[in-house]
Amino acid sequence: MAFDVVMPQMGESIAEATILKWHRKVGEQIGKDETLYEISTDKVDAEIPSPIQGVLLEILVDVNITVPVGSVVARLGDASEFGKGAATAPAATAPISALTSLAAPVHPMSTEDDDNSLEGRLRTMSSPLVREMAKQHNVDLTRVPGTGQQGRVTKEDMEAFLAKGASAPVGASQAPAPTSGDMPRMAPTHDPSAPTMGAVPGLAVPPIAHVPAFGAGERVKVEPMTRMRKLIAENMVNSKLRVSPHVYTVFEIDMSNVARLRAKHRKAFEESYGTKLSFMPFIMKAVIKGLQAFPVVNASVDGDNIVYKQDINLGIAVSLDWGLIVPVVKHADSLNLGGLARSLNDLADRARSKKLVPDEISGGTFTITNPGVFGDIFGLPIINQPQVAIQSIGGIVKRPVVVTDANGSDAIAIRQMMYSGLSFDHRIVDGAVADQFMSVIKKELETGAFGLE
Ligand code: CO6
Repeated sequence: MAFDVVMPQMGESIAEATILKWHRKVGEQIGKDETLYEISTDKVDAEIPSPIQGVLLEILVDVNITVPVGSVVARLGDASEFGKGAATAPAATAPISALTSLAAPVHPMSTEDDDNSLEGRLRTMSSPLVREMAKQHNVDLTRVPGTGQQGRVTKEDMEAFLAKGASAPVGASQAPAPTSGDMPRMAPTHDPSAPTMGAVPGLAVPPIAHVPAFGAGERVKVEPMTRMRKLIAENMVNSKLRVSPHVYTVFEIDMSNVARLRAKHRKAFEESYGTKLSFMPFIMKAVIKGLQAFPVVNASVDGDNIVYKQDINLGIAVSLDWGLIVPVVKHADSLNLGGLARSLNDLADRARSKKLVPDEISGGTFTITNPGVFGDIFGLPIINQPQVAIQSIGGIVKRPVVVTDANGSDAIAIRQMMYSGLSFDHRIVDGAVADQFMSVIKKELETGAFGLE
């Protein structure tokens, strides 16, 4: 019996995925749980293990092709069945090649497709993923040229449309089409008639001049962006230019207390928890204290509402050889130093071995990024939407600083110093709150015992 390999459901909001690589050729053996193929979704790249031991009888979906969750992508079976597979394939799962429409469902058209209402037409023109993208970017789908089957708008169509900065308010299809130089218009996310959304109401954004990437005769090498690169680029432009008015503050923090605690307890900690103790769990603990003291920094904006998140889910930026990803330590406020270290190290390890699932990179309420590992002084990062603040950790280095003793006498001492930057969204976080939030973190790092002594 041939075994159908099905595109897995990687998370509630994931409707489709793209095959990046097959790890076996047709006819080759594979063991259970060995990586069979790699996929990319809008949230995460992942390696998919083989569900059984056997021979790869057929590959039904080529590399770079996007199919809905639940599609049969390959067949596995015994070596004796090799060569018989294609005959058993039902029409609904015929091989999908690069010529097939990327976003069109593989299954036959449903009765929904006969619906002639606007919503019905939009449904037939696009996959759930494309509609979600349209919703997020306030794009009126009727204005996006569709190159898919029967004029469906594919994800690539949508990406190309967004890359041109060509979003438009939903329901504004009568408005003149934006020219290539137009900046996206500010528009509501949920209620088209509401005056505000994630974006700044009434703010006039100057158009971005299009500058050619290279001139005639210039020596260049052009390579297409990876899917992850495109997503990062899109998210950064969206956050900084369309949604959040960024403001920055930088604090100088003496990390000598943390460095001492770490050196003193490191060995026992690692024996007890079975994981390394870096600076990050201390920083996470201090950040949690700051977020508890100033809940607005752990909030999001939804139209005219401020949504205070009741859980503290810390996103931690993890650098990858092929980009950057932000896995989330969920319910971080319920974890002690050991729990934070374990969770962080596990997520970072699995991010680097492509073993994260989309749910592990969603739901963050605040993000910490530590470019200090690369030796920077401090950075001013871009807010990870829909959050309203992100903190950067600069390099921790020994510096001469003025210290004052209990008698008021000054001296110059060598201390482990760090600059930490906070980028915050001035729609709901004012400078005074941001600085008080950072003061809580500074105090905790400089004087806290972190449950270690
Ligand atoms: N200063 C000095 N030394 C550090 C620092 C800082 N800030 N952070 C870590 N380290 C040390 C750490 O103590 C380890 O050394 P040992 O003491 O010898 O063990 C070593 O560097 C390696 O740390 P590791 O990466 O293993 O663990 P850590 O828990 O500190 O960090 C991580 C985990 C996932 C956050 C980190 O590995 C990482 O990926 N950081 C980069 C994140 C990133 O790329 N962010 C985007 C950068 S761009 O934000 C940006 C604002 C702009 C500039």
